[in-house]
Amino acid sequence: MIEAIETTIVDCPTTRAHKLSNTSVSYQSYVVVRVALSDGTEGWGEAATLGGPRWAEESVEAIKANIDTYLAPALIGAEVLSFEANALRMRAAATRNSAARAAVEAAMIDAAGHSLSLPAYAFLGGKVRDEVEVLWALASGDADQEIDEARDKLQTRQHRRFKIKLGFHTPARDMARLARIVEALPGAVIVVDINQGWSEATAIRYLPALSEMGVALIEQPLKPGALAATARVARRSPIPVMVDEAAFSAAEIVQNGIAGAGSVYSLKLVKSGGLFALKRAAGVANAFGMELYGGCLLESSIGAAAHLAVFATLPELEWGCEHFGPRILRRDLAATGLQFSDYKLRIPTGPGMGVRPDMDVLRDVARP
Ligand code: MUC
Ligand code: MG
Repeated sequence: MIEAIETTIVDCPTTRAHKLSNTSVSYQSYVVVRVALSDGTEGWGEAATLGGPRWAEESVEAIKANIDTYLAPALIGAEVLSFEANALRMRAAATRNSAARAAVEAAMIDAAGHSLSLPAYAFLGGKVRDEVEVLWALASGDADQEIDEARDKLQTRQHRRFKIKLGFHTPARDMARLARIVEALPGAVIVVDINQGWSEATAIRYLPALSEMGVALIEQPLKPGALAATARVARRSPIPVMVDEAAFSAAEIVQNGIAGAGSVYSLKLVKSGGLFALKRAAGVANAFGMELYGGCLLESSIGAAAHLAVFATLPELEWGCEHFGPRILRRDLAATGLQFSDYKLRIPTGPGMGVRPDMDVLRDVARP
């Protein structure tokens, strides 16, 4: 039985500034959720944000308030194993609030896993893979720094796929920066994420150059509402377009699928609102013929492990994942964090999510 649900806002410094078209962060803010069961076990979840309520509408302050005031009271006394009923209780208590609901569900599944000594993926259908390729994002905006950073990742066999953030300089400056990076990293797989920063005209103008450089994937070039325009870009693009911010709910994935606004979908807990819902989102995207990409919002090992529990069970995950978040934090939130080796992330096999928080770090980064 669920006895208590507690939340803490934490602010975690990053190793360098991470720039997107519409924000720049030098620390990552999360809401860490603890669920305590009547058998004495506990579970942990994490809701990630990026630059306050900018990447999505939820801020850590809103997430904490809505969990404390609405989601927790709806769940206290419930059976932890009633996953779908508990998800319905949360939906009834709070509309959207997908990052908040996902973090609470992750903590409940982690607690259930510890209670029954089962890994979280066992509740989600069991794992079909033991590791996932993990990409690194270059997002300082300074090509020299980005080339040095990428070369270090390649030489140490940490990462060989890179996401370059575009859309925060003029397109011409971004393209010149991208060209330098691509030239300096022969053989590396390059993905670009424009985070809604371009117009249809700009996208059309630069598609040939992106193609010539061998860019493998273009993520969210236009604004989420520009469905028809994105579909026109996708139709004339020789490079697959990935849907990220444009599709949170399953219904939005359907709209993008029908419009033909992309052929790859970025899976994120903050968009889907739970682990079971994330698995269903993968099925919906798949049914539209979209390939799958394991997206992130710079989660620590706690939030990344919750994603991996789902990714482990998906029949297809063509593009691997980008859960490099634990490596961009000065101090990860987990005591025994995720295992990275040879360009891959291992699926943790311990009970629950397979990672536990470092209580000293949690205390140090908790917002007073
Ligand atoms: C996004 O839009 O994909 C989180 C890390 C990163 O590099 O991009 C963001 C989110
Ligand atoms: Mg993105």
